[in-house]
Amino acid sequence: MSLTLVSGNKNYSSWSLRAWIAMAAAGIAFEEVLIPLGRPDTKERIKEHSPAGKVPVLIDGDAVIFESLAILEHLAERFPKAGLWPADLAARAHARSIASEMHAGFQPLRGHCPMNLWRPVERLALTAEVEANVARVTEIWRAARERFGNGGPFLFGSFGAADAMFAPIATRFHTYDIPCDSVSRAYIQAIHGHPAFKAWRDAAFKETLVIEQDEVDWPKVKRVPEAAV
Ligand SMILES: N[C@@H](CCC(=O)N[C@@H](CS)C(=O)NCC(=O)O)C(=O)O
Repeated sequence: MSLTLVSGNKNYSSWSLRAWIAMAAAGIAFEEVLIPLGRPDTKERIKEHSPAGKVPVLIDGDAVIFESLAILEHLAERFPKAGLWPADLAARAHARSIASEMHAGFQPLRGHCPMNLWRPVERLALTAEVEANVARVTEIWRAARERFGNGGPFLFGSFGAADAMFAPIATRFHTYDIPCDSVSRAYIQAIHGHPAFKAWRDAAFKETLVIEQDEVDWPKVKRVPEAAV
């Protein structure tokens, strides 16, 4: 049975990236329906697929799964060989804990530093609340890398669901040049170097729809040269 992922604009839709990169990195085949965000008919179009009215939405036969973390759990159940969660019990418990923490939190960081892949790297002044989020995120990354990350450059070695949850945060650190330690910097680079992330970002660069509230330099819309329209 074929899977369909309903998602938003690749430049801005951080929650969509989480589901998409997990599937792409695991080599799971799926069709894509892209609904542009921030338009008068956006909500109505999303609601044609999910009563929650938010993307991403995964359609798997009769199952309609919304909420990015639920999508990751569904994928892990449907594709056990993809290894989306670590095989080791303690590592898996830790991966689920930090993925849940990400899903439920970090609103100051997410609000102040919206995901915006085409914005050139430029430092943004942070508030105390955002700084506190930054400190906790980097603590999460360091702890996972140090305890579980021996087998590769990602949080639990190879790329998995926890990385999918943190990938959009890694892009925010990059875009807004958020100062961080060397372990976090290496992790951010690993995310940016992953072929699935590069494929998503290349597609984002081709988009044209601007969402004013996600452009921190508004009324300027700064785009890296490769994303110039
Ligand atoms: N908690 C949800 C958040 C989803 C979410 O906020 N998605 C945004 C796009 S990144 C959305 O659908 N916005 C459209 C709207 O609110 O009309 C998840 O984990 O999937």
